[in-house]
Amino acid sequence: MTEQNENGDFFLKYRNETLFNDKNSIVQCLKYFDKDNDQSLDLNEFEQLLKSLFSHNGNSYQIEMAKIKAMFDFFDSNKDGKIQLIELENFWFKIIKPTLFPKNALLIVDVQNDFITGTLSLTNCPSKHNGAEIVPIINNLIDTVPFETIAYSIDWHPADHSSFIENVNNRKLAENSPIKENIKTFDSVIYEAYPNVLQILWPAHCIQGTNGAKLHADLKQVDAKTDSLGRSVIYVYKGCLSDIDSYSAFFDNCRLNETSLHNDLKKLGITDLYICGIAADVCVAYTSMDALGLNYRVIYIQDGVRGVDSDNIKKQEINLVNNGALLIKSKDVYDMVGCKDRRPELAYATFLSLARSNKV
Ligand SMILES: [Ca+2]
Ligand SMILES: [Ca+2]
Ligand SMILES: [Zn+2]
Repeated sequence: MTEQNENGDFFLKYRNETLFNDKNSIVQCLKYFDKDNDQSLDLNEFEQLLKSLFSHNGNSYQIEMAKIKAMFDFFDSNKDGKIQLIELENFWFKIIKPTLFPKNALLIVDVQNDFITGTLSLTNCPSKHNGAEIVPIINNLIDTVPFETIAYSIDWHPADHSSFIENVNNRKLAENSPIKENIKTFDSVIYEAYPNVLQILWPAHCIQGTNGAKLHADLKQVDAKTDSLGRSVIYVYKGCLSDIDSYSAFFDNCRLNETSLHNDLKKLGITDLYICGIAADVCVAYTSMDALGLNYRVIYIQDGVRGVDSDNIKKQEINLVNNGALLIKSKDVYDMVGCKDRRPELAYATFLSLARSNKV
């Protein structure tokens, strides 16, 4: 996957914000990679720059030529087949900057008793997963990785919530509901109040104030006041409205109401979200998709999630990758947060979102 890069880790010294923001640094960068001294980077020289930028301890990641070319063409504003200083400056601040200066948060989705040992335990779902297995993995990340922020999401339902099978007779079903009689757990219905959204019916779970809604007792809860790494802590409550469910930690399932999460992360300047928790194919997947839509760089920790249905977990993971998320293992997190390991996929996702909004 990686090869020794002939330029070593050229960009490491630019992880100093003052030096990075000095315009002379861009001049130096151009000079360094401009091997034929024509004051611009051709495609080959640009490729060498990318190989130095996207590397792990000086070993370059392979990047497909089509992707290199796509970025090259995008930043070559005057379309002369070369990247001049002014074009490199644009690349410097749009792509290199977030690569060298990510602000990282660990987002722990719904690691709550009811999903582990309670009424909606994954052990009773098709996957038969044991959610408790991820607790030591997450704790190890909390203990060892210098994230800027630790965020916990909490499914937090009123007792009359519309997602509970126990409450199915309390609301009017819509004309277009796929099932209207003999409704069972895990069936999907449509309620009249929200005619555009399928509601899966779960066993009652995570009712506000109950033991089942508490975070798993062994999960570390960082206290921002005493944390030796000085991290900030966010709690976000979701699914709090009776009539509409919320799988994502950002929005309800109709995207009518936004939680506090995006605002809190924005205030802290967070760019990168390392996402783990329960359930991989439901709340983790929905949260990750919304995070991508909000232009976060999304890193999904595969061994830090457990889910409802193994096939659906795989399907959701493919969907996330296709939308720009990076799937990694928890052992990779430390070097990535420390910026020793810089992945091209994350920058490419940023590039695609720039290209979509055509912000050159
Ligand atoms: Ca050149
Ligand atoms: Ca040009
Ligand atoms: Zn729920």
